[in-house]
Amino acid sequence: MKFFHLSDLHIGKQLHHYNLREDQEHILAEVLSYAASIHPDAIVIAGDIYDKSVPSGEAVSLFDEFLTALAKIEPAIPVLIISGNHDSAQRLDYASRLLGSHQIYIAGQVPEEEEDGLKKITLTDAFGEVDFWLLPFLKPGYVRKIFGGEVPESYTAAVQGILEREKIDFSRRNVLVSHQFYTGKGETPTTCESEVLSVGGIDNVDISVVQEFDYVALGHLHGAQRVGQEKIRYCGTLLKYSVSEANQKKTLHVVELKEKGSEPEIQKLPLHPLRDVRKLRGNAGRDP
Ligand SMILES: [Mn+2]
Repeated sequence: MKFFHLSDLHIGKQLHHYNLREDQEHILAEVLSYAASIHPDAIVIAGDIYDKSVPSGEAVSLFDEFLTALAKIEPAIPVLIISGNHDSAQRLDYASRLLGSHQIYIAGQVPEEEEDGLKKITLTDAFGEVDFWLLPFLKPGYVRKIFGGEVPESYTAAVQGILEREKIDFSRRNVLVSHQFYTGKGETPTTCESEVLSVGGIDNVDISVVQEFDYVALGHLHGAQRVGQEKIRYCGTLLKYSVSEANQKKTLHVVELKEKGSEPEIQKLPLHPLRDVRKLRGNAGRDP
């Protein structure tokens, strides 16, 4: 099972008042050309599709063009999408049942009612089936009803509770797609200025609750990195979205899962942005 792991597209984002539409169009075209040549079994987008909960018409058109171009690749490549903290869960879910019949699977809203469950997409390869679990961005308050009307005491408890009720069969291969701030094993993830995170670490989810998955495809942090284990990973953004990322190398992550129990292989393909972000130092406002 070979799939692209993307996150944090932030379509519609501006950088220091520069419109990044052309840059985003260019980098999505590069993803499309990789998709056409590699033909992965799936494309996973782990949240923050848009930069704003009410995206501009231009931003919606750009994502629409991307999905339309992807759908022209034959045979069809399933696309698995969750919402991030920047997305409106309801807006992202628009027409999601219709799109599901075209193998575009969107999970915007986290389960809120007793009878709701996570969206699970099962794909097959030479080694058998892989279950992809789509966990949209959540805050403990969103899932209160499932917890008997009480807000779970932490983000970790909320994610743990939502996953436990799915009774996941871990003798099978399972991939979790999630958009939260994961920490664990004494590792503090590296953050950048383009992320909107709450400070103080109260929103963190401990990786102990996701360790049984064969791969955890994360979104939220904009720098690519593992969290505690190789298989629990943020892929980072496709473009540099702040000056603090000037020295990062953005890549396209291609994950390959083989038989149950084997470590996933992660390949990082080079990306070629239209323009680069560089940090320049100067003595602004001072005469030489
Ligand atoms: Mn983000």
